[in-house]
Amino acid sequence: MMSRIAKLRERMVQKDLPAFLVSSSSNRRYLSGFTGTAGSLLISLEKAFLLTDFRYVEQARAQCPGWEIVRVDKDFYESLATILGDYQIDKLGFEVDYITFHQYQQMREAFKGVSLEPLKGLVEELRVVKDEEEIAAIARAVRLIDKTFEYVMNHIRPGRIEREVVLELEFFARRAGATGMSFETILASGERAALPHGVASGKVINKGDLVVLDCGAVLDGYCSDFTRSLVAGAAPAPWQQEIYNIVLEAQEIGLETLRAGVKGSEVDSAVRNYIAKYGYEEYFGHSTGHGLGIDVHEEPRLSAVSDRVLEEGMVVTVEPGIYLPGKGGVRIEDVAVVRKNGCEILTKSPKKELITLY
Ligand SMILES: [Mn+2]
Repeated sequence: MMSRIAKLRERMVQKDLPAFLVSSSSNRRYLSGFTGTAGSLLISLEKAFLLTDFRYVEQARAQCPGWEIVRVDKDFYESLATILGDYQIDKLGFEVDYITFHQYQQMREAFKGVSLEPLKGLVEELRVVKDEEEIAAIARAVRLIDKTFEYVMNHIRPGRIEREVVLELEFFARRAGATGMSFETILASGERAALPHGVASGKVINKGDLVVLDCGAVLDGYCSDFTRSLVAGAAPAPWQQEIYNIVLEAQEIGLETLRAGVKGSEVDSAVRNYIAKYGYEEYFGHSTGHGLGIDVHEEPRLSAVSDRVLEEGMVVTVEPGIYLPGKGGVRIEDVAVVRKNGCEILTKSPKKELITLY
């Protein structure tokens, strides 16, 4: 944790910033290890403060050795103003993405003689490349979702209601150790499978439906993200098999393209060009993938506009899809670690065949 603070301080020095206020809960956890749901960090070039309330003081002391824990009893900005005054800090960076306009007004009011510096992505940039400990945590979250998928396959069949299947899935995942789901589970069958983000509904799964299942589990603070597409109760129709084969091949091309030194946009175009060869480009309207870690959507993006050069230790999803309105859709998603000469695919669930579940 302390090496993360050291890296942040290097960037603060480059920006001539004597202090930085961290309001994002993900950034807070990344820098301090604190898992409570309320609190802010104030990091100066010499000191590191964690400001939280009565509910979390003991937990913060236990989880954050080396941090000065400040208990906020009344007004958060007044407590902060006191520290800024005590240490003669006259310039404070803050996270534009995590401060509301009202909070900004409160800071302007409370901090006399302190100039406020709006900043974007200062800590997020440190989080883009994962260390091996983080990669191991993501791999555990991926393994958990692989096991969950193996289990829930027994529940996806004609006659079951989408939401009930998701209940079984989440019950299993939680019992296996997940502290939560990465996002609201998507289970979309039949025509609904053409909705790229069709969260589970009250619809009954019918014989012959394509079923898209997209879910992720949070474990030790890190997310997994996973998608498989299946057919319920009948052998695949030719159109279903056709789009499945194209998406699978496109996804494998994406994974083959993924390596350090390649731009995010190059992975996206390799996948998109393959789908376009078969005339389905207008049915693949989202980007190819995204980074994941403490948040389920992080940098780097694998999209047409992503100029970022991929580096070893970045962790991304590769998840092309084809969605045919009124008919159904297919998406296949794995999580992979960018390595020097390729990638390491963490997801182990089968995908080679379009599986029918009876
Ligand atoms: Mn995803």
